[in-house]
Amino acid sequence: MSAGTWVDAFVGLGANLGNAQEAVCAAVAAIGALDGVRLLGQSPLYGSAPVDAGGGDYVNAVVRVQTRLPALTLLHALREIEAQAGRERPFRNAPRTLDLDLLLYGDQRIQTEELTVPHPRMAQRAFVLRPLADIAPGRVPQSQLDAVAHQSVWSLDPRP
Ligand code: PH2
Ligand code: MG
Ligand code: MG
Repeated sequence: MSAGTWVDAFVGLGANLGNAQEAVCAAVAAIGALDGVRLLGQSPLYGSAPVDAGGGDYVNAVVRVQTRLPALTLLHALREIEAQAGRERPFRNAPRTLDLDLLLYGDQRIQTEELTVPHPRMAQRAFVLRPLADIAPGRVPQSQLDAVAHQSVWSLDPRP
């Protein structure tokens, strides 16, 4: 990617430890404040039952950004925001104060030891597809939404 090229990317946010709603909202602001990242959109907040994981219900959301950071640099910046939110990794899919996943980076397919994009499990997860479809309907096939319609996801948006 040449310097100065801006790429559309999507980041999934999740938390189910501590004040999860506050952590997700603070993370949206922290992502938008990163050098080389512009916040373009934010989904509503959703509650969701844990998928392949224990612990309490999650707060989930997705943001759309434009970035001139390479994908791996963006990933490391997201990890830093997780760390600042007190993220610990005692075991796989452990309850967490904040999880930030790089879901999509332009139309690129990336497969390295550290990073796989599109996120390898996003198509099986309503807590990703529902908020992603809210802000980028063209990126979520209806067939994928239908396939996860049985998963428990609810809007936390206070508006009627
Ligand atoms: N994240 C996981 C595993 N399971 N379940 C819900 N509902 N929300 C998540 O963000 C989530 C999960 C691994 O990152
Ligand atoms: Mg995750
Ligand atoms: Mg993660």
